[in-house]
Amino acid sequence: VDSVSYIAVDIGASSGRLILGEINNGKLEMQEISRFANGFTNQNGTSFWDVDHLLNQILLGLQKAKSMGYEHCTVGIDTWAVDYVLVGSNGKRLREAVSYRDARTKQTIQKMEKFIPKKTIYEKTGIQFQPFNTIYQLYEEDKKLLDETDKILLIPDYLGYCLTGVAVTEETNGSTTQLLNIHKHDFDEELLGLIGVKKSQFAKLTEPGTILGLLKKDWFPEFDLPDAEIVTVATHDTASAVVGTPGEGENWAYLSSGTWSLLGIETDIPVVSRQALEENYTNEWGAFKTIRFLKNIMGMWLIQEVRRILPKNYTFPEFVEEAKKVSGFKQVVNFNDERFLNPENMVEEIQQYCRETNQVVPESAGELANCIYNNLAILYSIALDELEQITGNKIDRLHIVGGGSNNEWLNQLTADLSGRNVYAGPGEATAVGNLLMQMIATGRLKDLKEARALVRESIDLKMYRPKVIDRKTIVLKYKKAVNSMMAAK
Ligand code: ADP
Ligand code: LRH
Repeated sequence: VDSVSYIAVDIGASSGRLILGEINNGKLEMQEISRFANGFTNQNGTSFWDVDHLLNQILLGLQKAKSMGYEHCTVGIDTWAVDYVLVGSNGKRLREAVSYRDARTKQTIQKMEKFIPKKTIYEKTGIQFQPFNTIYQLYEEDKKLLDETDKILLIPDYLGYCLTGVAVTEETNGSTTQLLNIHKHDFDEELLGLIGVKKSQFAKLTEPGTILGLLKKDWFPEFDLPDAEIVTVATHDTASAVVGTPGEGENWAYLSSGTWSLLGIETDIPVVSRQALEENYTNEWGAFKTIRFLKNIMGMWLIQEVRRILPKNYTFPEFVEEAKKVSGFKQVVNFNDERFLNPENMVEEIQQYCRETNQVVPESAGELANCIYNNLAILYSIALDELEQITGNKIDRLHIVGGGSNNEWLNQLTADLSGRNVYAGPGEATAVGNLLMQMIATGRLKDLKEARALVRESIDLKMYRPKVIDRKTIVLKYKKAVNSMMAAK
């Protein structure tokens, strides 16, 4: 039995949780301590996260862990990527953190293209073009606030700083700023210059798997906290999810399925070819100097937003049940279109898209869910084929992890459409990866290989074999339809 407990703080865009992990009889055992909602709200036209709420929830969860008898622990924090907090020279937050879905960066990629070609940015950073990358957010930042800023801290780094007083820029998440030069393994001075930010405004670039500092219990007298050491894990949730994915050998891809669907491979060498740029693949930095070569697909955000808008409050399993009842593949929708990034009303946006493209308009919860899941499964299948083409590596199996891996119907559909074996689980791969990094950092586990073997020992993976269906026709129809829609635009 371990004398120290490991606690993962994993905060996704839709929810956060504290999960305790222990190794017992050669197996990783996990226990949920607490769970809380997350999301951004609109205030005077800007979308903000409530980071004070997140910090409070972390402290409440740690207090609960202590009340359950866990008095000594290490803690790792991961969250979604790209967003940041501006911290003044007095160490205080200068304002709420703006959400990456805020409209302020809608045109910024095009604006910056006047100063530097996209190809150059891509060759330097290897990072995909998303309007919300930190580089574009900082470009649009309030210049006065930026001048007053001592440190720009990404969300998990900020939370770690609040708990310990130690500021770092953890590099898996740091790479999503699109400000790191992948060849020099450091901030790119030219890119920083273009957005008017000084390198000294970022904290020291730090590898995951290092100790950040002790939890300053006396800063939070209103909480009864355990003794805790905060570990810098792979603080980008997707990086942690990939650490927690039990792939073995070569030829496997992962789909980290949560608010976003992140589909890709783990590799050692970045790919910045023309095709990789055209298809918008990214080379995010992973733990142990690996690269996450992956694509962002709009993901469960779509169904989360449909759920928010519909008057009846469906659960996610109910959406799946409703989707099963209607006949599939009625609409071809390019859900990666930016119009789905943050529409006011997702239901109307999907319906409007179908009207504009002369397709059957989905009305019921089942029709909407079916339309979303079918098109996501097609996008996954296309991405797997693209990955093979771009990297030249054969991919014969897909590991689906994250909350979305609980959707068995979609797992089967993904197997059928991609013609590949699908393995589902763990549903909490991000928390698993977070715990594993703490265990490696403190010497409890040797390395990534041993860590993944532990996951395989501990978790029952569900396997889905592809049924023989006419996948080529379905996928081809989708590609043709999307191409003609893009051409008509
Ligand atoms: P994030 O970390 O981005 O907040 P999660 O990994 O927690 O996201 O995944 C949440 C998503 O998982 C939900 O939006 C939902 O679509 C999906 N999900 C979770 N459980 C189920 C389930 N039982 N059936 C279908 N979908 C599910
Ligand atoms: C998933 C995620 C993803 C990023 C997005 C901003 O939660 O971190 O990897 O692209 O959020």
